[in-house]
Amino acid sequence: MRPIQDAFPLLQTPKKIFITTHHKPDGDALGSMLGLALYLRKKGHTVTPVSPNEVPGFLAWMPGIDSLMSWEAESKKAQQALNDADLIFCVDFNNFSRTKFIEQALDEASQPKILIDHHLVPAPVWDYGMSIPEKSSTCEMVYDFINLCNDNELIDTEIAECLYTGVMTDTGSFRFPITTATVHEMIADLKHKGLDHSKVHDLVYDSWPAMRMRFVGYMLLEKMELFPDYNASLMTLSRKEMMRFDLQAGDTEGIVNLPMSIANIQFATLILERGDEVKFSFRSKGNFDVSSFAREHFNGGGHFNASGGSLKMPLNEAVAYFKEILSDIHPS
Ligand SMILES: [Mn+2]
Repeated sequence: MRPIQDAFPLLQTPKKIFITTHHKPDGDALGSMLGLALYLRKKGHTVTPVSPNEVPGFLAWMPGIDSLMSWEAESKKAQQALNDADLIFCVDFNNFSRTKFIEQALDEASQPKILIDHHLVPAPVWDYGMSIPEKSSTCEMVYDFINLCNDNELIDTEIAECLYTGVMTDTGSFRFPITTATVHEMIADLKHKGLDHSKVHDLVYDSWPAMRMRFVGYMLLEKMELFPDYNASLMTLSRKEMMRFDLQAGDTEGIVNLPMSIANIQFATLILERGDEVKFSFRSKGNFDVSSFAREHFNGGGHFNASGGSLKMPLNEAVAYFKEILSDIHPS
């Protein structure tokens, strides 16, 4: 992969640009995609942002979301946009398989592909890009990209809201160790440009349906298992429970983090039943690398302290399998 600066000549004239991100997009995925789209439009490009599937309700307010297409819902139109594009940007993922429905189309696309991402171990499929696992978020990297293009003054309040959303959600509201001084300097710059950070925080975190709050209570009271010897916790969620609480896309976001607020818990796992497979989410504090853990045992990957995976097996077997592996490690 060549440095992203080598792609700058391609952006000198107006281009048709297709941007996409990972399946089940979160705040950083949508923030980086929409923030980049708004910026590239200001530079005269025609930009189509495409999400693999629907956007979770708590992110439906984001600037630029009206122009967003869902590949799952409008695959023909989205495929056409991809065919028509001169350039492809991929943000917040580093393996085509993470786009699920778009994987094959990206594989077959012959246009130059540009990556902006902070996950570990990128696949060797991009022509140009930035892959920096030390970065807090892809939104921080989109900010860096705009600055590399010498366009800091083009960042308006809409772009600032998009980028702030991703940095805020990926850093756990600026508390994870990856929150560097540079991150705070970036946010200060966004504030100078008119960002209303409280508004963004309210829209993302304080706009839950009442049922979702009850769901969190249920998970903590009924479903949280602690393993003090391993400084670990486990929560599981079946399809039946998801229906009981009428959970929508994105409603399980952040649940895995909750046990990390308990003293001495440094490793948290959430197992979700989905279709004929189970999804694993892992979070850790300190030097336990859940990215390798997910890669080795759970067909997944991600970041050093936040990762995920999936296996084709029933939920009860997944729980037994996880406990077996847990007994072989000691995270702290
Ligand atoms: Mn991210």
